[in-house]
Amino acid sequence: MIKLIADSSSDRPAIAGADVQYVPLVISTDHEHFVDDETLDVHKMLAAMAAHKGRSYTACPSVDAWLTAFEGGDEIYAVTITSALSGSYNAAMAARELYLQEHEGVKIAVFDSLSTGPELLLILEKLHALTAQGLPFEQVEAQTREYMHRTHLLFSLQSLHNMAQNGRVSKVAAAAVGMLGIRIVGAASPEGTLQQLNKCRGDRKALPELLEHMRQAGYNGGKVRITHVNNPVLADTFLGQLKAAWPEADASIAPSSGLCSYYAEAGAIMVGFEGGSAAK
Ligand code: X90
Repeated sequence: MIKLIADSSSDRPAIAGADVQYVPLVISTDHEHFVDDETLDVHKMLAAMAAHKGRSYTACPSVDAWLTAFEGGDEIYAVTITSALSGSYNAAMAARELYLQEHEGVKIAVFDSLSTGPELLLILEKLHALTAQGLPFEQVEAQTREYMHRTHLLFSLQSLHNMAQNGRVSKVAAAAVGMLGIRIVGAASPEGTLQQLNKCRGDRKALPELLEHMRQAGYNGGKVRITHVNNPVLADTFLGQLKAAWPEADASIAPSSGLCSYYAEAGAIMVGFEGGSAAK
């Protein structure tokens, strides 16, 4: 059986015709655990986090959780959040070793997205398209790795508090964004870390910046996948501006699930897109 699997940093997208399995990350306070699976109420989680005064943190899927997801597969494709900020990729690779030892002849490709959120959706859609064509495992893997050089992630965030609290960006970077009305526009760097590109005052100013950075990364009317954290209006406005410039663009919007909502924080939008290969 062919299996497509991703961790929940992908926002657990529904992909038409595809049966993708999602392995959850977990978001926690000292009192509560929010498992990022289909039972999670993201609004409730965000409200609980906003009311919570103490620390909060996250955990990546265990080796066991990945192993369980692999069970029954003989051609397995697994996509993870960036290995520069999470242990998910290492856990999936460890599970791969164990599964290969126990099951002769199976094939497993683990893809380190060096990204998160909607860029994983693009990778999953590519995997689905290639496997649906019936291509051999090696070709699916090679073409997907090739495609990943052309996919990119940009985002606009209102707060880096949870990123800084968990050591995923420096406190200095986070403090600058904490001011009322300030947004950062950033990108997933080629190394899979958060790269700050600009600071803007207000949501609306961030949108033309995002479009400009897309152009610079070689965007020319290809696929765009947009996610937002409790900000459908901003996502729609962005889609409108994108369509004004590229009326034919294949673009869609979805809400972030637990992991991205926690780290990108309320108000954020994230944009995964097909660009040129130069920047990555
Ligand atoms: O293993 C874990 O506990 C998960 C840690 C994840 C930390 C990073 C999550 C980023 C989510 C925030 C804005 C975009 C940053 C993208 C950098 C590649 C989204």
